[in-house]
Order: sequence, then structure tokens, then C-alpha cells
Amino acid sequence: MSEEQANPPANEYSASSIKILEGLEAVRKRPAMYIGSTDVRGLHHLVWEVVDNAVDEALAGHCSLIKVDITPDNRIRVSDNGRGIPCDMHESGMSGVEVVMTKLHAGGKFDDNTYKVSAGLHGVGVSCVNALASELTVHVARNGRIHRQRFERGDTVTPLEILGTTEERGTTVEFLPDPEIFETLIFERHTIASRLRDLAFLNPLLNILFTDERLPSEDPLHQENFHFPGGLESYVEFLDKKRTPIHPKPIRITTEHPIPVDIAMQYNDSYTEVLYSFVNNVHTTDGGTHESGFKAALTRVVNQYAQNKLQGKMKDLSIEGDDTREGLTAVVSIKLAEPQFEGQTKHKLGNSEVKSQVEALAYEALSTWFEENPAVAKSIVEKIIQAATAREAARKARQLARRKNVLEGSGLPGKLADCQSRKPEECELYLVEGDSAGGSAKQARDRVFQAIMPLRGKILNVQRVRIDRALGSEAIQTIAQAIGSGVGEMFNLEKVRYHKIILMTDADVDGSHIQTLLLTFFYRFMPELIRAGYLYIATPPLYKVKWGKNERYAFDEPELERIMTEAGERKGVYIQRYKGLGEMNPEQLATTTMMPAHRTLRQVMFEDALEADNMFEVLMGEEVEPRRKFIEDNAHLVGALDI
Ligand code: 0RA
Repeated sequence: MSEEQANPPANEYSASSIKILEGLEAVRKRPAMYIGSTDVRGLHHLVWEVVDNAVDEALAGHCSLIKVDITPDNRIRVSDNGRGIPCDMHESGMSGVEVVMTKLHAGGKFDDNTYKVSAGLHGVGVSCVNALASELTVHVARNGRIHRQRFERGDTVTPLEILGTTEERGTTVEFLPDPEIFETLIFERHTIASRLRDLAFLNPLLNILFTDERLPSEDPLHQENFHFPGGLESYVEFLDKKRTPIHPKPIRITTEHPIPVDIAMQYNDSYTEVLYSFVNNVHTTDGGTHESGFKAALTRVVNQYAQNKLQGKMKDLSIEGDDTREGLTAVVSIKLAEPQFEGQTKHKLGNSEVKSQVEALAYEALSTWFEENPAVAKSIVEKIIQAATAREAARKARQLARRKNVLEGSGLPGKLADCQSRKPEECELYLVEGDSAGGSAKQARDRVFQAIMPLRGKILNVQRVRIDRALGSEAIQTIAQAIGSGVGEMFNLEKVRYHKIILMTDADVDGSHIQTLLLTFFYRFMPELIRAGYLYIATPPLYKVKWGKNERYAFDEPELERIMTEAGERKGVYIQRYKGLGEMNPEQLATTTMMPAHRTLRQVMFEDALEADNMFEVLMGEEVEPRRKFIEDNAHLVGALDI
């Protein structure tokens, strides 16, 4: 991204009209492209960029101390005791310092560290900081001399000068963010302290001294020293300092091959999961493949342990990933030569090979640790089994609450298109086969008193099931919810929300099958509703006959015969056979099947439902002879039934 076209012409390309922005001018023109934004986040990006460079010097093994200061006038000063930026003349005629400070990505040329932080997420180079600083001064102690060079908004204002001699080595970069660029110029102590603390935990050899010179020196926050020889172990203890661990020391996993992985983890008596992950010292707040690898390994090791050693406590329980991380605080840090960062803010590791690598390493190490620490392993896995048990219990309770709603008749299903009236005696509920016929019915209805509920898919045969199984069927649950009366022993006729419940199915084998299943359901679980005379079956027409301006519907064969006789021997008599409700448009559906003035409803008598129930008794029952006979008598029907 060292070059960028500014305002390319829409349809005309001439060399003169294309201005190529070179180097730091591009950074100042489009700062957000380099540092993400010009708000408080972008402002701090400048700090990360400079600190990352110093950390890289430390990672290369040349530096042990980094000082970061916020000056009273809101400058940032970062010093390290590394090798110092090269000061000799570069082939371009500039000093090494000037090259690093004014050329985009010049740092890469000197690359001797595969896991550079500065190549990671921030990774735009210290020259971007220079471009966006109204003033920047570099001091380099190298080769026995102190050098200094100054810049303004990326432009060199003094050559590299020698100020004197020194025994020390190192680099100091001090800058003032440019008010022309940034919306805010005030650095946040807490934001910087957190990042520096993280870096110190991640790099146990490093000393980071942080001073906020804006605070009086008596203030305990004026100066903080971050140095954690314990590394990630100390990090986990720091994160958990307000919690009670269930084992004395964090579990630590460190490996070098095939990739460097460092993990520390500790269980505490809380229910919270805290998992931080890093790649090359960059915090991957959205996780990624290294995190998934670790989680998968943990789930596997815990399940294996539970199966082998705690079978008695497991019963039917299955342990899920979330269970294994309840009350876990863990930090996962890996190093990677070519990290691919993904996602909106590039805070997620994408390298796919990393998952299996981390999983294998962590699995191996964790299994060994569990073997070697049997007492702690047991208490950890027992805690996890408790978590799984609690999760399972919560799930059952939720399910029960839903079922209870249905049993007692409260709550309305989402699929119900309810009517406006709240007077049950004038309300009708159509139970319609299929979503498409359901859609037509919604258009055809009178929404004042007609409610529509489409039924999709198979309806469970409730003939031989107890009520809780029957309510396991979504269709049946939603029907019961819509009616609102409760089911089985909880049924209350007073609570029925519609005094006409109308089954509307296709006039084919599937349709009559669904009808039979529904009748069986009502017979079994809401018999009072049938006795009260609330259950009906709609009768959609089987044929439409058309001649001239005449349009007539036939609901059975004899009626078709009569209409045909009436039409006589005329030419242009059309007969349409309706195979399903879906073949009628809403208007036809309204006039033939749904409008009270025109439709024919058949009221379901208790005997009809009993017959439907018997039909299933015969088909599903134990007695062979009646079943054989029934199937023989009804072979044409039964073949197509799916029961
Ligand atoms: C280029 C080459 C070398 C060191 C550095 C840059 C360097 C950059 C920064 C930025 C902040 N602190 C820094 N310290 C060093 C290596 C020079 C050599 O080989 O001696």
C-alpha cells in the first residue's frame, strides 16, 4: 500500500490527471487506511506501532528494557536499550534513521525476526507514526555516540546530528500527534497500561516501565513497572486475583514444535469463562483457529477422562465444550511466521493448519498433565460434570416450561394468523394443510373472526403415545397453543378460543391421512371439544365447471353429474379437477370453502373421531386378523398412507 491513486477520473484516463501519492503523503491523505481511524483508537495505534518496534528488538534478544512515558503535554516517548536504529548512510543518501522514519515499510528490509509484532496487526511501520505526528524526534545511542534527528508531519527538519558520546545503546522515539489529523489528542493511561502489561506477561524477559508524567509523582499510578518472570502463569493469576482457584497452580503448557505454543489455565469456583488468545503478541479478541484448537483439545481430554475414570457419575450425560470452560481462566499465546488475520477488525486468526497443530499439542500435553496430577484432574472433571449436569437440568426446565405453557394453554404460536375478535363464540380457527394453502387462506379469510394456522410436515400419530410424547410434535404443540384450552387432564372448555375449529386439508390420500391424524389427536386429548360440537371439517370443491359466463363448483361426483346435465351439450364446457387447495386462488377458496354464506362445514361427531381412532387401532394394534382384513378392504388407501 505504498502508492495510492487519488481521485481517478471517472471515464477518462490521462497521465496528467492521475496523481500518484507517494509515501507519507498518502498516509496523511488517508490516515484511516493505515491506522484504522482518526479517533481515540487511531490515536493509540500510534503508540502500539512504536512500542511494537521496541518489542521486536527485545524478541530478537537485543533489548531488556522498554520505557514508555506520557509527557505532561500529551506526547509519547518510547525508549529501548536495543541495538539502536542504524545511523550510517544508506545507499539512497539518507541515514538509516531517516529511511526507517520516512519510507513506508522500510523496517522489513532489516528483518531478522520471524515472529515480529510489528509485522502483525498494527504493522504499518513507524514511518506512519512520523507522518501523523506534528513533531517527532528520534534519539539513537549507537557506536558510542548519541544521534538525533527531527521531523514534522513526516518531513525531515534536521539532519541526523551527533550530540555527544555515550556508553549506552538504544533508541528513543518521541512524538506529538498531529491535531490536523486526530479528533482527540489525549492519551488514555489505562489503555496504554493494559497493553503494556499484556506485553510484559507475554514476554517474561521484558521489563516495561510506564510513566504517566501528567500525574503527580506521589500518585501510585504515576509509574508502573511491568515485569513478570512467571509469564502466562502470572497472567492467569493476575486475571483471577479476585476469584478462588480450585487448584493451587495454573496448568502450564509450553511447546516449540511445530510451532511455539504457550498456554496457562486455571479453574476457579466461578461460572465465568475468561479466555484470552494472542498471536505474535497481538491480542486476537475474536479468537480464531488457535483458540478452536485449544478448545477442541480440552473438550477431548475431559471427555476421555470422564469416560474412563468417572463413568459412574456420567450416566447419559454428555460433556460439551462450554461445560469444560465454566470457571476457566486461560491464556493461549502462539507464534506464527505468516499469520493471516481475518474478520471486520482483523482480530481473528485464520490460518487453518493452526487448529490441528494447536489441538494436537494441547491434547498431548493436557492428557499427560491429567495423568500426572490425578487429584487435581479429578476435581476439575467433577466440576465440569457438575456444569454439564446443570446445563442439562436447565435445558429440561426450559423445555418443561414450554410444555407446561401448552398443557395449561398460555402463549400463542408464531405461525398463527389470529383473528381480531376475542369472542370465542364467533371465532373460527382453520387448520390448513401446507404453507401455500395456508397463505391463500390468510388472503381469503375474514380477519375479524377467522384465524389461520398452517400445518407443515408430518403430524405425529398420537394414537399410542402419552401426552408428553404427543407434545413433542411441533405441529401438535402449536395447535394446542393456538386453541389455548390446555390438553389432556388440564383441558378447560371455557378457555377454548374458537368455537369452530375447522380442518381444511387436500381432497387426496395425504389430506385424509392428516385429517385422520388430527381427529385422533382431538379424540385423545380434547374429547370435550368434540362433544361440545366445536370441531368441523371444511369441504373444498372437487371440480369447477365453466361454460360461457357460468362458473359452478361440484363437491362430489353426483353434483358434477347434475351440473354437466345443466350445461347440456354446449360447446366450450370446461371441467377443472382440484387436486389440492393450492390450485384455488384466494378468491375461489373464499367463495367455495371459507365464507359462511357459501361454504359447507361438516361437524365432527364423536363417532367420527372414534372411527378415526379405531382405524389406527386396527392398523397399529396387536391383533393380526382385523388388520389383515382392514388392509384388504382398504388396500387402495392404505398403500399411500405413511403411518
Ligand atoms: C533496523 C535495523 C536494526 C534495528 C532497528 C531497525 C531498530 C528499530 C527500532 C525502533 C525502535 N527501537 C528500535 N531498535 C532497533 C538492526 C541494526 C543492527 O543490526 O544493529
